[in-house]
Order: sequence, then structure tokens, then C-alpha cells
Amino acid sequence: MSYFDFIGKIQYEGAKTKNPFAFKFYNPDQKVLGKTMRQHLPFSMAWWHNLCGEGGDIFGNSTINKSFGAKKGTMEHSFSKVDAGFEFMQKLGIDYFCFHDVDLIPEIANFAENNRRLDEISDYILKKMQETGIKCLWGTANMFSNPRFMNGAGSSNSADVYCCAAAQIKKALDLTVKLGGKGYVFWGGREGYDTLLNTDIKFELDNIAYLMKMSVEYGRSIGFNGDFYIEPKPKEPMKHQYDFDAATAIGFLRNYGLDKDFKLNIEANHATLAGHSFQHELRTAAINGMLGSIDINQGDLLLGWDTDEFPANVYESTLCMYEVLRVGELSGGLNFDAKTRRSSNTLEDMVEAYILGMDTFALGLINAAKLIEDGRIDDFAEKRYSSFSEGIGLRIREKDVKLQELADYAQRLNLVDSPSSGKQESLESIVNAILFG
Ligand code: XLS
Ligand code: CA
Ligand code: CA
Repeated sequence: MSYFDFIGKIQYEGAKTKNPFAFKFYNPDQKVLGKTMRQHLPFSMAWWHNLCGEGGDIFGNSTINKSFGAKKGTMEHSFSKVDAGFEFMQKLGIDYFCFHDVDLIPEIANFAENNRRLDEISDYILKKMQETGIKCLWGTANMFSNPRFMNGAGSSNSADVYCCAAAQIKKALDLTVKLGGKGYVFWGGREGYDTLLNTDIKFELDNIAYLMKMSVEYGRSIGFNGDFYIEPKPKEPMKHQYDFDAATAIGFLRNYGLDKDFKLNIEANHATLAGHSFQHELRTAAINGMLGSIDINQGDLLLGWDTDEFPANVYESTLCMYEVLRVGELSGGLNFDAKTRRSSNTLEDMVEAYILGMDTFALGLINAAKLIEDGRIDDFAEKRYSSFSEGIGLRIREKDVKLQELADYAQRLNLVDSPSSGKQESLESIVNAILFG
């Protein structure tokens, strides 16, 4: 049975094509800086948005029908989602998927039965993976939707809820290992608080860290060799979330000795919610050796919430891919944590949304490679610190001075010359010329 019978395998036809179901820029076999686009861009489908999200919001019900020919809330529906998802990924040429435990099955109030259902569905997913060569990028446990997590999971005030979180993580790790996932994500949607009048931050952080420690220990014991990731997000659903941004998450991981096993999964929309640029978050993770994986989407800067839009902004995808190319290669990939708008409610929209996103990142890759090959941006940034390449600057760089010596040196300067221009406008103009020239 075909769910996307209105398309065959999506082909690259170039920017001039009028075919909505063709790639305009993503040409999987085209080489960029010595590697194919497909190698540079390990795209992943987000199971939850693509196969489960139906456009409902707090003001209205679903607008998108994702029944895929089955009755919702049944295992039959779960199986049809697997079929639809694999057909979708094959036709788009997407090599990876990411999932939450509860994306895969209808969850009921019985752990043993849920786990049995997860075993059953993951057997089928594994079979599909073997048939198609599609792989799992990362798995995770949804510890934010079920009402029991209203006060958090690892940060819950209830020891019983903490144990439920542990049970879900254990099973989600089992599944991730079974499906050969490269990573395992912790996104702490409810790990935060709304008021300090009822919250012991220190105790909650200690508990979250201990849950992560036990998860690492268990994961390693069952042969999980991949990276654990924290996915920072500052707010929504909670007012304060503990994994506010990359810097906060890195501090937390180091504080609790988790930094050897964890990296970060940086999401574009979460970066801007934290008041940062996407590039800032990527660079902060990268300079700490912790840029593991990326959730590619975009927010709306006029809205203060997590809109999870498909990436269309080429300037942003360029700066993202610039950071990725500087790192070399991600241990993870590029996961489309994105959903079509509520009013884009057809299966055709789903396909066009992924084409848009994949093209946006192909353009980003091409542009980022041009920026790097051109060299002017990197050169400028490097030369800007040239006063640290000789004399007193070099000794500072080599950490070979004392404060007194620097103070004496400063006194011999009559006045501090203003340092060289930062040339922001000039650099932005170069970027425009490279992108659009
Ligand atoms: C929500 C998050 C979530 C994580 C996985 O805002 O982006 O979808 O990626 O739990
Ligand atoms: Ca999000
Ligand atoms: Ca995400």
C-alpha cells in the first residue's frame, strides 16, 4: 500500500524547475569540499512531527489527517505509520529518523503492555531498516506529555514518578540500541520550574544528574557506544528550564562529571528562544567539543514560542553549515524537528516541506563551502588577534606573564591606541557578495 502515491523518488532538477516535487538545490551525489551532499547532510525525519503531528493547537483541533488508513490509537495505526514513514524517507532520500518511545505506539497505563508493544513495533521497524538501509539517528523517551510528569521527570518531587522516568529511559535505551541509534537525547521539557516558592533547585539538579549517570551506566552496559545528548531549551513548557542554553548545559555536564559521555543536540528554534543566534549556540557547543547533533528548524522572531517551522532561511542555514564544516563532521546528524503549519494540511505539504528544508540546507552547505574557500572571513577573524602573535601579546597567549608585568607594560604606553576596526559591515558585505554574487 502506498501513502504517497502522488510522488516517485524525488529527483534533483535544479533551481529553474517548476516541479514542486523536485529538489532545486539538494543534489545528493554532488560533491562539495570533497564529499557528497548526502555525506555532508545526514538528514533525519522526526517521527513525532511527521507521522504523529496533526496540527492541533490550544485553540483548535487537528487539521491534518495522519491516520494513514488505520484507526487512530490502535497498533494497526502504529504499523501504518511505520509503512508511511519508510515510504516517505525512501522517496525523499532521507537516511535517518529520530523517535520518542511514545511516538511509536498508543501508550496505556501499563508498562509491561507498553513495552510489549514497543518490542513488537521495533521488530517491524528493524525489518524495514534492513530492507531499506535507513538508519536511526537518535532515540529518546518522552518524559513531558504524560500528566505524571507535570512536576518534571528527573526533577519531579515524586520518587515514584522518578522511577517511571527511569523505566522509560531504560526501555528507550534498549530500543535505541536495538535499532542501532547513533545517539540518545535528553530534552528536559518539564525539567525546570515555574516558581521558587515550591522548588529546591539544587536537589532537582542533583536528581537529574543522577538519573543521567545511571542512564549512561546502563546504556554502556548494553553496548550503547554512541553519544548521549542534552538538548538545551530555555522555556516552554516550563517558565525556567534547567538546560537553558548550550553554556548552561555544558556547565551542568561538567559539574556532574557527565561531559565525557554527553554532547549537545542544538536546535535552532531553542537558540532564538534563549535570546541567542543559532550560530552562537552551535559555536558555543563546538568550542567545548560538544557539538554532537542538530535539530534543524526555525522559529518566528515575532513569536516567543517554539514554532518548529521548516527551515527556509538560507542565511541561517549557511551560518549553521559554516559551523558544521569548521567542526569537520558531526557524530550525529541534521534532524528536521519541524512541522508543517496548521493550515498546510495535506500530505503534499509534508513532502514540499521536506523538499524546502533539504534545499535550504543544500544551499547553506554550498554557501558555507564558498565562505570557507574564499577565506576572507576566516582570515579576518584570525588576523584580528594578531597583536597576540608577537611581543607581550605572544607572551599572554603562551600564558607566560604576571599581572604586575602587564601593568608595568601598560604604564609605558602613553595612551591606549584604539584597537583595529571590527569591520562588521565590510564582512557582511563580503558574505552577501559570496552568497549572491
Ligand atoms: C521540543 C523538543 C523535542 C526534542 C525531543 O521542543 O524540540 O521535540 O527534540 O524530545
Ligand atoms: Ca522544538
Ligand atoms: Ca528538538
